[in-house]
Amino acid sequence: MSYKSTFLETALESEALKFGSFTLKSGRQSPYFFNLGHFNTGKLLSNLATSYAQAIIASGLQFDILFGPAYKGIPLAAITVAKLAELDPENYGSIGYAFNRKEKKDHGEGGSIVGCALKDKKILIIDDVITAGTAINEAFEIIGNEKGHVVGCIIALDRQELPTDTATISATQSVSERYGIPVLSIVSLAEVIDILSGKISDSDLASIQEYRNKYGSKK
Ligand code: OMP
Repeated sequence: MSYKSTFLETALESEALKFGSFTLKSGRQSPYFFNLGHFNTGKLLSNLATSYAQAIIASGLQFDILFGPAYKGIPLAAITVAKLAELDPENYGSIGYAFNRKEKKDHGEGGSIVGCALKDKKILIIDDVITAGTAINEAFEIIGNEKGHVVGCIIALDRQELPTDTATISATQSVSERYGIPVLSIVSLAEVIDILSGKISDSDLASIQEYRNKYGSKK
């Protein structure tokens, strides 16, 4: 089974992927929601790390540091950098990891970055979900302030949504074009629909399709 199918099966079993009616950060009412917080045991986290690591390895992207924006990106960066080193020590054993504090520390070593220094390094951002792109844009700002160079982003789910009613490309495509970098994902909404057809109810599938027709990128 591909890592995409394994990931989605685990997401259904752990109820990280749910169907119903959910209010998003953007204010949109979505018939599905993906909560990575439900990957909450050692086994689930190890599976999740494998999915992220396989998506990164498949991309062939070269980078020095995996950066997880606080809070949700922090464990993601830690488990994935460790899994990369385990799966392919030769190519990924020396990749660093870092995350930001939400509040700046003014004692000890001070500063807002924990882990590797970002200056002049090639950074891959790891996060959970992109809807309108607000969260990921903040990560670019933090890394820019530290003079790091973002060379890509990896997320678990690309919801492939238009960030505004007048936009013509998805939030992910817009991040990718604006910064000239790839935005990788374990799965996109199109893949969720494809892989889960026949595995979830017809009505849940129809609601997702309807939502996608309304807010989804047409490209
Ligand atoms: P944007 O900042 O609009 O891209 O939304 C992404 C953030 O929304 C994620 O980092 C989550 O905090 C949250 N979110 C999910 O976790 N899962 C979803 O399925 C949808 C959202 C969301 O609110 O859009």
